[in-house]
Amino acid sequence: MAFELPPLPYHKTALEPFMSAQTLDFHHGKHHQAYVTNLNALVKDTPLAEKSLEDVVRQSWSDGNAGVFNNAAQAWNHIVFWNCMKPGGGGAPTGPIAERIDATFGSFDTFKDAFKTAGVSQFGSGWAWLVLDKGELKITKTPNAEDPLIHGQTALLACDVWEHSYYLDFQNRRPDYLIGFLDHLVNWDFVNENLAKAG
Ligand code: MN3
Repeated sequence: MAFELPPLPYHKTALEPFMSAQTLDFHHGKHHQAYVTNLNALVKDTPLAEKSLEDVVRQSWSDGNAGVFNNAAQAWNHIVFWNCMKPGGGGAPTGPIAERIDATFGSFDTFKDAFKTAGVSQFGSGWAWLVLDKGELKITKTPNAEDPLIHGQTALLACDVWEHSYYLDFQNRRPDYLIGFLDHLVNWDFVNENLAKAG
């Protein structure tokens, strides 16, 4: 069974002006689709084709299979990322994650600054994450396709800081993209679901 590109969980204009329909056309329709297409071509007729996407990410990483890893991890990372956003999202969290953020970082504003700094300071392409690591909340950043799966962490929140995620809307202004993401796009319901699933 081939890996598939899931549809976006909202209309492609729904995140404007913080993420345009044009960005989503390219980012979901071209970039994310290409990772899925490449992955399917690479694992065709191999045992990896029968595994879950998460297992393919972890196994290709431990095997040093960079071609499969880069495409599988990017296929998975983007599924998380799309679900981390919703129209009218962002701002202060609600539910259990709000309490965990206050307990770990002191305040939501401190968390926001630290998450933004992680995204801005990732040199070149990569990701900013809020993860659960051995039961503790942590903000991390990863280069290229690397992600929490390969570090034994649970991804709670993901922000893509590859230029293709923001260049059409913000050009070189990655900090403004991250502020838009945090203030207007984050789907805290999804973050709470991830936290609940992690137990
Ligand atoms: Mn991307």
